[in-house]
Amino acid sequence: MRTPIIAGNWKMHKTVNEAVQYIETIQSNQLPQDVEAVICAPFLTLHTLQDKLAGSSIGLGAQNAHWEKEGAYTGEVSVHMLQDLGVGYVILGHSERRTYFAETCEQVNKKTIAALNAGIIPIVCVGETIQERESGRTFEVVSSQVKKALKGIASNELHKVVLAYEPVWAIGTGRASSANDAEEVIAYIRKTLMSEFGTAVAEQIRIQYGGSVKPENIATYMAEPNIDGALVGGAALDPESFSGLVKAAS
Ligand code: G2H
Repeated sequence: MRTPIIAGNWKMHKTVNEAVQYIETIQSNQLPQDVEAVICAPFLTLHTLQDKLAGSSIGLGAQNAHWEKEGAYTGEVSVHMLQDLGVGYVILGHSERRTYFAETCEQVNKKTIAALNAGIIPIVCVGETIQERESGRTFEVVSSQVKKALKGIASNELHKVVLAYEPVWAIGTGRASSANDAEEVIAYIRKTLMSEFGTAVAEQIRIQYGGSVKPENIATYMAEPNIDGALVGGAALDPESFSGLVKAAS
């Protein structure tokens, strides 16, 4: 059995004070213990949130990291620095990073390996653009992104990876993929994992759906056999809404 995982991706939202208020609200909401709830916050809020969440079952994640331990990489934050802070998760290869910051599959692979080496759970995002979907290339694009991201990872580490299938056309648009369509692609991703890494590992890896998930539609995704949770942007910005998403996944 795979434990469901709901991750809120705040993107470039919230000051330290706003982040603290948010955490206090979700902590007063008694979240279910059978769902892994994770907040992926901006770098500047992580130190304060780590203190705030000490002893809590709510996980803390970053939204990006550099694979090198340290060095002349102006503006970057390393996986090692996140590890030092006690951050448990990191979103890697989000389509906004691939699109606006030219992040490549090779970089996502290096980041994923570095995160695992540091004991941080990578949430690796994949997904097709609308042009790729309309030209019938969804399966090819997504399976290629998965294979490249996971290349060279030790077989005893692979099960820790979380994948997030986020069709680019569904992100922040309100135009969510139907649960059936998302399940079809996610089942294909699991089939790809089976042929690359074997059935045992493929059945352990959790695969989220992301793209305009809301409290009103999350149950439809959670009802699908291969969908193990959600990566949520806009609807995770409000603490009551995030609590509702986690409760709905229980
Ligand atoms: C996709 C998602 C969060 P939203 O980026 O990763 O954002 O839920 O706003 O579509």
